[in-house]
Amino acid sequence: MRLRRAALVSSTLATCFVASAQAGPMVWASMGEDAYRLLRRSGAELERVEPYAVEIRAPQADGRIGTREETVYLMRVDEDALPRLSRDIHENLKTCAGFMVHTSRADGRQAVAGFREAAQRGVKPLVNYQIDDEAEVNPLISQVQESNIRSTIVKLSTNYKNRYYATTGGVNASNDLVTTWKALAGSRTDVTVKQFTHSWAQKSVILEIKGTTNPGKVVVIGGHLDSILSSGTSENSIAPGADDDASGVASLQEAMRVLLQSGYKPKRTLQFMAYAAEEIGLKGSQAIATDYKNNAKKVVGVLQLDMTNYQGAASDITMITDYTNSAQNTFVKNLAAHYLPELKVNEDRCGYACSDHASWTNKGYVASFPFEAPLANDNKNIHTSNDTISKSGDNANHALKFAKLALAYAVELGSDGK
Ligand code: IPO
Ligand code: ZN
Repeated sequence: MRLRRAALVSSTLATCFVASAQAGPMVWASMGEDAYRLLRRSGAELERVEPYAVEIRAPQADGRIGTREETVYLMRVDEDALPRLSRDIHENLKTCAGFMVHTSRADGRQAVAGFREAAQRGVKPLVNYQIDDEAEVNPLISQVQESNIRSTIVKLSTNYKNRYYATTGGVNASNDLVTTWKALAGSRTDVTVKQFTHSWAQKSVILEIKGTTNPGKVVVIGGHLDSILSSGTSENSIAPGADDDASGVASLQEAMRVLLQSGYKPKRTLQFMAYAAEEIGLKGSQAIATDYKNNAKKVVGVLQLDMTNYQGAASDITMITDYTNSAQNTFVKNLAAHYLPELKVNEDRCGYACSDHASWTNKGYVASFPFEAPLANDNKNIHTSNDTISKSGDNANHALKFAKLALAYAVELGSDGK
């Protein structure tokens, strides 16, 4: 593995070190420089810190793709310090970066190397991004309904105290979602609904519509099922996660419902995913992306929906430009301009490992992340007991735009192939 070490951040921060009252297990984690500084300041227990230089390819101020270097830190850290870290990141930083949790140092080093390789590989499109399925997309888009999305958000955020990866609520939310998705699949024999079992209690859920002529090529649309409180989550915690990320799951479920009920048959295989355990280091999506890579699955595109129902600014859709694929990002922007011309689309960065798209990017797949707001105007209630649909005016008008975009994405990519 050709990893280049970077310089460690100044050790003067270590003067902020205070003995931590937390005493969780030590886990391997990777994060960007800003997150690492905050973690150091928090006094969390850290061991074996390794800094690495990682290139990021993203549009620069002039709009052209350029490469910039970021430092990524791999370390052992007290697991209990991580939820607080997400809160500190959210409150203190101009990015909303996250972290990845790894099963071993080797696994962590491989993840860091994965981002380097993805950046070096460049931006050659693997597929045809021509927009040429209006005859199918337009009638389907008109069937997407706000009331369905709203009702799914309400159910996910109120039927359980929380959807944390390790609680009864988190497990039940996954099992109930299987029941819901099987009902949507009806008697179609080209549709399967499965749970992806992990090394923790909550399972990811995957609904597949098998491609008719090009089933080996897969298009993935995903969001995360779990919720969390940054103050710490246990069995009885109230963590509704209405925006983060019931809204994303509800948006993709509505796109899925329209496709299934209309009888649409894709040429490529479509997979809809509700990931377990995003909030604790992208663990569910990492497990799935790793499994797909190890089995040489040909995923031609991934769309991530994490937070779709809070309109924090005039813009409707904010395309995240870092740790995503710029050719596919352009395609997604073109889809919005073509099918949803009334929407305002802008761009922002979100930093290292801010959502599940990063797990796919890390394994060399093409991923995009259309987000609900510019990062300065996003929903400040996430990861608290106040992340309810009331903070979005008790409607799903904003998430509706993302469900339509996801539908256009599914059909334009799903309808290609011999
Ligand atoms: C998140 C993602 C991108 C941006 I810009 C702002 C906020 C949310 C993400 N960090 C999270 O908590 N996902 O569960
Ligand atoms: Zn979150």
